[in-house]
This record gives sequence, structure tokens and C-alpha cells, in this order.
Amino acid sequence: MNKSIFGILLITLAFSFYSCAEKVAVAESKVNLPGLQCESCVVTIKTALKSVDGVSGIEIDKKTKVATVKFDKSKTDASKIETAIAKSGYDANEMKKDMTAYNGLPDCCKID
Ligand SMILES: [Cu+2]
Repeated sequence: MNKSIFGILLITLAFSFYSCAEKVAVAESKVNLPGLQCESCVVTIKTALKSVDGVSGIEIDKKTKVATVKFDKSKTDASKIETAIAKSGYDANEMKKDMTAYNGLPDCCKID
């Protein structure tokens, strides 16, 4: 391959990576929360998510028991988000709740 063409290709590639990264910096993750019972659960989970660096938006639907979390991909990821929820006492997708945190929840928030 001609060296100058190769150089142009490299630059084009670098630029397209750059613009891609700009667009997808904010990602969205859906988390199933089978243990979600009441408004108090919503508050507990929101508090846990707010402590995760990079989380920029949290919506929790009590009917569907799904949390929609917006986050900065360069700072956090879906598994860190699930871990934060699990540590607050709730199952998050496939991640099992922390039993110590769960036992400390108000009675109305316990499911078993
Ligand atoms: Cu509750």
C-alpha cells in the first residue's frame, strides 16, 4: 500500500474513533429490581446509585421494577451499577443482594 494513502487512512480512522467516543460517552443501562416494593425502596436504590461516580440520571419504574440508569462510560459501567444496588440490599439483574444490607432494610421492603 502507498504510504501516503495509508497515512490518510490512519488519520480518518483516528477521527472517526474520536467522534464515536464523543457520541457514546453517556450510556444507558436497564436494571431489573425484583425486590422493589415501595417508595422507600426507590429512595434506598436512588441513594446507592447517586454514590456511584459517573451516574448522571436515574429513573425507577415501580410498576415494571426496572431502573434506567444513565452513566458516563469512561467513569463507570453496568456491573459497578449493579454492585452498588446489590450492596444496598436489592437484587440487580443477575447480581444477588447483600444480605447484611437487606436485613437492615425496613420491614416493608423485605420480600421473604
Ligand atoms: Cu420498600
